[in-house]
Amino acid sequence: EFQDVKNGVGNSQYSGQVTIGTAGAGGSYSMTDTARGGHKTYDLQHVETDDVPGTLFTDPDDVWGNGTNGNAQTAGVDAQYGAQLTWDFYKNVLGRNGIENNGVGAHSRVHYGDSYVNAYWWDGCFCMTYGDGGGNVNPLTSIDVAAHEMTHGVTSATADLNYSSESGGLNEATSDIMATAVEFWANNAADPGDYLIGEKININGDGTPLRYMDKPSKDGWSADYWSSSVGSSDVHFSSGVANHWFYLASEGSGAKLVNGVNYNSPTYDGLPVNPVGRDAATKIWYRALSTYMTSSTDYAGARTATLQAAADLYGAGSPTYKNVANAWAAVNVGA
Ligand code: ASN
Ligand code: ZN
Ligand code: CA
Repeated sequence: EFQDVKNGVGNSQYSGQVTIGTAGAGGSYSMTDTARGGHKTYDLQHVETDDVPGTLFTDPDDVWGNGTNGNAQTAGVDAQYGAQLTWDFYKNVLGRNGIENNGVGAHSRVHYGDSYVNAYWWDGCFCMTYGDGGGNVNPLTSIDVAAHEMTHGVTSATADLNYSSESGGLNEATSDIMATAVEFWANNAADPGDYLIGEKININGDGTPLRYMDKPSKDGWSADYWSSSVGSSDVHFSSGVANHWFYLASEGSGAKLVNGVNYNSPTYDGLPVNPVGRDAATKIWYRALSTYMTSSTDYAGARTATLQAAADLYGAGSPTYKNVANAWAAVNVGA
């Protein structure tokens, strides 16, 4: 069946009024992003199962949501928009055509269960699923969370980092790194880029984010630096070492104000790190992930992979190469 590519008007919860990819004509539209591999967003209507896709969001006038979670379409708008930004970022910045680099879209499912405070990617459905939060916790559909989950699909399709020990931390960090890169790249006035993960969700109930990249230990759990025991932590805490590397490589050590947020990033050896910039750090990480890392890569291997990537992209004798190495030393990952 032929479906026109449309651009619907979405009233999101986190990103203001946005344009979302939809399909349809003549008073009947669906949340199907024909321009991005047919990525669709479904409403689970509070069932809590992985056995069904849910109901595809449809709408008679192609104007979606009302900016609050009281309207069921709103979470769908945020999810569709987050997937669209992530797709566009991979395509325009990194030259990747969708999660599997074959132009095929995935799908999103929102309103999973009741008061579910998480979101997840699952290879089995090639889809991501979002809870609504509950109480003071907001729906899990922010740009960074969407990009984090969709990036789990990219990691599965590339290095396929095992989701335990140090490789698991690298898998998680890859999702946080790309989530942050997407959020900055999106440049959305209502959700400007930052080095925080989940700052819109209020997951702790006190306004603090889920994770901090400048000093990961600010969450009370994550590792700032590599140690021989880091791989025995939960993967969402061992990720701190690479998240901290990404911050240092992007912005350098010490105090810095970025988009109105104050950061202060320490180093293991007390030596300063000069930044390569966020764009270079992102491209180096992606090339390392997609070219050199394997399912069993550990922190030492991630250092080698990013240095190979930096040499490929900027030259082995470049300041960028040297600063990437210094950023690893600053998180206690050495030669
Ligand atoms: N939100 C979590 C993540 O993407 C879900 C999980 O731990 N599986 O890492
Ligand atoms: Zn994750
Ligand atoms: Ca963020």
